[in-house]
Amino acid sequence: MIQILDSTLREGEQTPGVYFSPEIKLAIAQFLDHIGIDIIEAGNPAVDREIAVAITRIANAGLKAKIGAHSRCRIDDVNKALDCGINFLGIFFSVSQKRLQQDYNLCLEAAIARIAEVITYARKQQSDLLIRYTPEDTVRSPIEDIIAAASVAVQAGANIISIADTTGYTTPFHETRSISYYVKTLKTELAKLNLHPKIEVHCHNDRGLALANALDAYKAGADIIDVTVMGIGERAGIVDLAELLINLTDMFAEKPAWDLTYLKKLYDLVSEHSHIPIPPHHPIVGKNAFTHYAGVHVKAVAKNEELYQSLNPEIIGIKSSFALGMQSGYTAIQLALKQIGRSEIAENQAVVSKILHEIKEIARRGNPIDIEKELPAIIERFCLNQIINSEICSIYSVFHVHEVHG
Ligand code: HCA
Ligand code: CU
Repeated sequence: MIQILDSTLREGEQTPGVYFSPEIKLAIAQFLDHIGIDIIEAGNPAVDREIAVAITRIANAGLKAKIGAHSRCRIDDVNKALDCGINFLGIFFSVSQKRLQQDYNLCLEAAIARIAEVITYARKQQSDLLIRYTPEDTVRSPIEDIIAAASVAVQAGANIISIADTTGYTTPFHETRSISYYVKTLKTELAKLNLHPKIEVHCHNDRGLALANALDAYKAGADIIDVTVMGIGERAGIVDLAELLINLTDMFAEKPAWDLTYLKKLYDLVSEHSHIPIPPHHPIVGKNAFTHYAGVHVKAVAKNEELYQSLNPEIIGIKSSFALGMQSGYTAIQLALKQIGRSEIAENQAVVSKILHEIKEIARRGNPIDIEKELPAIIERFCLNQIINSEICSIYSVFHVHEVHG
């Protein structure tokens, strides 16, 4: 069964301008736990003392998920991470040739020796710790160097090797420049050495392919996939949690015990505190994700939602809806009138047509129309301005009198 690692609190907080207080981090972690996320990467304690406090709080909150810290490949950083009471530790150190030469000034052998030393140390401190080693920028590193570093890491005590597409470089259709190539090759080559770590993937979205690459990795046998809420993270971010879960549930018939009804609340919380709005057309949790609009659509959906929907909104605990505007047709007005309790007006063709005309006029302002607030106002305006026939006004006054006296 595939496992999900959420890194909203680590990778997500690496979005420019984003800051989550320890209280909000705990609330986010609790939602992730309710959904059934397996691992929560809660931050890198070496970055700031407050991050260490937040990780410690989450690690002590009694959540089902494993709680992890991110750590550079240094003994002092590992100590800071272990002090937080975590049960998952992610150590990263690149073995890409450019990084070794231009940043670390190390040869491959020295880099691998350091990886072995730090992982051996972490393993000695905590025998039940889940340790992940990530050769950052995996997919722009020679595969043989990745195999060399990964095999040493596993022998030193790592349980998981993560393939990081740090710069969003891969594409699903390429023979070697794909994350699936790295998943398959690493699994096969490590198995030859009798090493069987779990394989994780971390896909960045620089080319808009993070989700496609994650699904490519899934098909190739990846065991763990990294995500964040709204896909936030460095630059263009990584895989979006809701998008991945919906695809795994729907397309691949993965049926773990994910409770997707918490997605909306989680996204609203993260959006509020990151100050990043959820795009209205965001799949699954966007305001318009299950809202139908054009006349042809609303007419069909009124008969059967599946005519314009391939996902059932009930999986996230909501119902579909419809919007009013320039694209609306007769059926939408009738539905809207029924929605606000004006079924009688909905049966009057002339009135419905006039309201439709008015709705189209209002739509020119370019803002969504609020059915509950604006439709009653439109009906009222008709009567006050006496621009509609007396029959309509009498319908209105019947309602009005009824409301006032009843
Ligand atoms: C980073 C880079 C990273 C690390 C991933 C990992 C990446 O440190 O910000 O440690 O598994 O994309 O390579 O997020
Ligand atoms: Cu990353």
